[in-house]
Amino acid sequence: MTNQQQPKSNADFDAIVIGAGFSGMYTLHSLRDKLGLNVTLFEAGNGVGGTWYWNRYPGARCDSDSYIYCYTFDKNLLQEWNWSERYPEQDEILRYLEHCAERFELKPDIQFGKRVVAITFDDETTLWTVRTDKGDTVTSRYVIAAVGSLSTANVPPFKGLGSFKGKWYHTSQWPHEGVDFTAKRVGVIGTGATAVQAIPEIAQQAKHLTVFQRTPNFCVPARNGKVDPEISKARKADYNGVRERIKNSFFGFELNFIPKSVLQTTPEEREKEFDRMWDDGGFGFWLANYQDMFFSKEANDVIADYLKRKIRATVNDPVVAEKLVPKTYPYGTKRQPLDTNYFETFNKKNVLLVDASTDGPIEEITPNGIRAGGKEYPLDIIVIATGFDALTGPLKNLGIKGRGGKALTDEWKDGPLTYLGLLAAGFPNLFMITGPQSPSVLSNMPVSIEQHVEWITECIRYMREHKLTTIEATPQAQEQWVAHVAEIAGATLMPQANSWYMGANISGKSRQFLPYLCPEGVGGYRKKCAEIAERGYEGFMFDGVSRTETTESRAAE
Ligand code: NA7
Repeated sequence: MTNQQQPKSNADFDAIVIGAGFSGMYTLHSLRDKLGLNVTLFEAGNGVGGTWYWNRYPGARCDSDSYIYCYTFDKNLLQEWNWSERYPEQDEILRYLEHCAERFELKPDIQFGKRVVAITFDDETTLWTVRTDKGDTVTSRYVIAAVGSLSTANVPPFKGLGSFKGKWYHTSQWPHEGVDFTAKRVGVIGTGATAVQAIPEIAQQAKHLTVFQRTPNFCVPARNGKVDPEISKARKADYNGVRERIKNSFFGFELNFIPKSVLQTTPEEREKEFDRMWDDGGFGFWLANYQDMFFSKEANDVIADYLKRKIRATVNDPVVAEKLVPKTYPYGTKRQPLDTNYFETFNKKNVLLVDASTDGPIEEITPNGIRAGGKEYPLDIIVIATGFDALTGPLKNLGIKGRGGKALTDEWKDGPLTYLGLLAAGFPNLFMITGPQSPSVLSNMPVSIEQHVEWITECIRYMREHKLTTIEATPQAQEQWVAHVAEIAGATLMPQANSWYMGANISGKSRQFLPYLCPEGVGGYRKKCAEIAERGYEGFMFDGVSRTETTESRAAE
């Protein structure tokens, strides 16, 4: 279709945004206030915050440093907000996002308590129809899925869960009024980043805690604490610098790999470096270690050995310590949990570890507790900390039907198919923020979120200026991108773990590395996306024809 044949839009909205977390809120602000679009936002929850609205389990806090876990697009906002701790707690982040919603007057354009259940593309009008569980049916030119990467809870189909007489909670669907563990026998299923935060907190309150571990984790101390006002002042004075550094960094943090092989160091030299990173706490040990950590098993083993020694030195009972030492995957190939007294908690008298490989896996949930390895553990409360159907789950749940009625779930049955993780062939004008095959969860999320929102905003601006109606990936560009994402991951140790990065935590999910590990980091990915736009959106089609053809046909007219 040429521009002249472009249907006049009678859409209810120019853009519909789904989700009022970090990404959706900025998208709404950006499209409405920078481009002047008529935008509405549907949010399933009754408040803003996304991840930080839902994840209210004890100990829930961010694992990124607070001074960079925030929006950086507004200089005044950066100056006026003060974080109290190195890693903000869930309620502090939620207060921050509430503040942003007020500050940018977002709430009048957010429809709370409405879950999007179907999104259908109309080939004739080239508009999307969006339906919610509350009966809304509205049309829009653009849809922006700001649905989060870790927002579809994974509640494994444990046999007998419905028969349990006590209460059970998934960590990401936590009651707003909290849960009182006083005098209760509690079971926690899972030992991922969430459980590592929750277990020490629950152990302090519960009468007894049983932890059901399927795979042990390498943990590094968070070293949380109050933010030194002098450091905070210095950072505020240098926020332009901070912003540039994180935007052009590898993972969206002020962290860089040690530019040498760990195998080229003496034991004394590397021990000193490991101690430094361990004492600093946070993601440095994971994301700023020796540069061959993710590529060479031999190098990785040297680094992993340090963490294994730490576990053995912390946990008093050597049998329990051995259960807690990871042995089946390279260090860093599962998401790094940051801990505060996690391993120490297993020294407490009221804490029991039930390890799937040595004590036996969970067999069923009974009316009175959990049966694992032939033994029943009596419980009053079960905390299910089993994570998420990461990256693809939230998008597959939207009921998306693109060109010709093709369902996204069918197209993606063997894994996600995108170009740059931003758009997919056959799904015009449906933008994804920090979706699969983009750096997303491998980065400090707000950095990647801002990059995507700004790229999408400029893309829509471009389309409007050039009177272009639809944009989508070409099948060729998409195929190449999917292969590229897999090739890069295949050159690392990442595929060796049964991680949610690989889709391995969900039974039946196709196994592949879901995020994009850009060899030049998030800075390189940003540059790549910008260059593609500068070259007239290479690899994309406008109005069903590639950019080159559009230009040629316009010239011919
Ligand atoms: P994760 O990291 O996926 O951890 C989930 C945990 O639950 C992990 O220990 C799993 O073991 C365990 N799990 C999952 N399914 C089962 C079943 N069926 N039986 C027993 N144990 C199970 O989720 P989190 O919520 O901790 O963290 C997710 C991200 O949220 C986090 O990385 C941050 O980015 C924020 P497994 O290791 O798969 O054997």
